[in-house]
Amino acid sequence: MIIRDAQFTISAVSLEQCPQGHEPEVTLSGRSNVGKSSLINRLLNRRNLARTSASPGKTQTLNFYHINEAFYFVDLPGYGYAKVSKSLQQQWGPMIESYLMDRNNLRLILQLVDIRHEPSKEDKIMTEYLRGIGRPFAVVATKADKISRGALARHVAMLSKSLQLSAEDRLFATSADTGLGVEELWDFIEQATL
Ligand SMILES: Nc1nc2c(ncn2[C@@H]2O[C@H](COP(=O)(O)OP(=O)(O)O)[C@@H](O)[C@H]2O)c(=O)[nH]1
Ligand SMILES: [Mg+2]
Repeated sequence: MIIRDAQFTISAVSLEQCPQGHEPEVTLSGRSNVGKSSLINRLLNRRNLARTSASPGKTQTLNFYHINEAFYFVDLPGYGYAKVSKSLQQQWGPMIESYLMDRNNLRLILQLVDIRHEPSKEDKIMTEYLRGIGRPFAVVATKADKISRGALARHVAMLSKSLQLSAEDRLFATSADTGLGVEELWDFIEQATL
């Protein structure tokens, strides 16, 4: 994919605020700090387009990035962060749910999990939920540079088992730091957004 143009366009807090029109959207879901913003930056070859943060949990909006004036990446608010206020946690569910269920433009959901660890309860609930709504999704195991090449297959197998992935489900091991797995992921994204 040649990125001619990548622009942050809007932070939406409801479906009504999402961009008009029918351009395809690829969304990234995952707990705070899993590497959503970093992966967007790596996919787009932009250092700081999506804001990465050392103090996670702040982004409670759907952040839209317009690519080549043709499609969008959508950075979802991270879940499972203790410091968000109760009211924000209460807002999180309904907004994300209505986006994931009702947004016609949505073509692909990337569910991010940290390759190093057993998925959290929320990761499992989210993956189960995505399977349930029947929209195309893939699991992306982030921070693959943090484990040795030799351990990669073992961690991928652990995640597949724990998230109960089937043979048809796709899982990509990626690193926003080294770019590992990013080309493969792009091929998949392109197929999904065509
Ligand atoms: N080593 C390594 N660190 C990463 C990677 N992706 C994200 N990080 C770090 O993890 C932290 C959280 O990343 P961020 O993209 O802000 O996560 P988000 O909250 O899901 O958007 C930051 O300190 C990033 O630098 C990766 O692939 N490799
Ligand atoms: Mg982020």
